Amino acid sequence: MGKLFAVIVVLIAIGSAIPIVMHWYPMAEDISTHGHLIDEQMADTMAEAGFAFLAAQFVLAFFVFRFADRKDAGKIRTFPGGAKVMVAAAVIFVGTEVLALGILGQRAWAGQYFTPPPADALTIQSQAGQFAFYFRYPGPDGKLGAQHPDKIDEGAQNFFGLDPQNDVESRDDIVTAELGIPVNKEIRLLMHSKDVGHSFYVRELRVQQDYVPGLDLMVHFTATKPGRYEIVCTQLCGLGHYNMKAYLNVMSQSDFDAWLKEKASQQ
Ligand SMILES: [Cu+2]
Repeated sequence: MGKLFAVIVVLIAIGSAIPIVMHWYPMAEDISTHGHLIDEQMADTMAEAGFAFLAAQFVLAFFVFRFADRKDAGKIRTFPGGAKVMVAAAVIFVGTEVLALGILGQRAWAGQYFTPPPADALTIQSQAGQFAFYFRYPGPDGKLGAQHPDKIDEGAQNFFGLDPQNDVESRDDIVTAELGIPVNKEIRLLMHSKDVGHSFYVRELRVQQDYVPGLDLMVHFTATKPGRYEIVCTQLCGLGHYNMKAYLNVMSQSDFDAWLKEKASQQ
């Protein structure tokens, strides 16, 4: 019985590794300048975790195979040095593994979070609220008008709480439900939540950043391929969470200019 169990453990371990080794479920296409760093990190993590997983299963199977059916199975023998040595070894082993992954990933992390976008990056604001995303472009003056939470009025389409009567800077702001951006241009996306926690996730961009209530956050990225991609909320934010999405529309610079002009005329 023990030997059969050992064989089943080995078969399940190998079977679960096959789809990953064979790349049966490949990553979505990468359309960002930084995405290859994320993909390398994912591959390293999968390789390291996968290797440790298989090694652990094989060692388990070996012990089951070797010792399960022994006549003197009732006799308990302790690990040399006791549990403390085992725990210390496990902490050092796992700690080294996690630290190594952190060191490997620091370039991708630093490029996103410790390096500001270039000065000529295009600034766009995004607001997440139950259960939609809205985006705001500063318009010809290059400035986003102030927000007044008390003026937020979904019925009047004032999603950001703007006061164009009194704020000159918000008069030319352009608000959209779709995130249109020019290709090969660095985007500085300012993020805030209107209510609870949400997330901005575009798998092709390799960007996933939470909106945290009360915090103004920023991500920056450059898309390298025109097309329409899904933006989905990946933080469970309420009953409508499953349906909370928007589209990222990557266009040539001239198409983007025309698109923004058209949106401006609809304000
Ligand atoms: Cu959400």
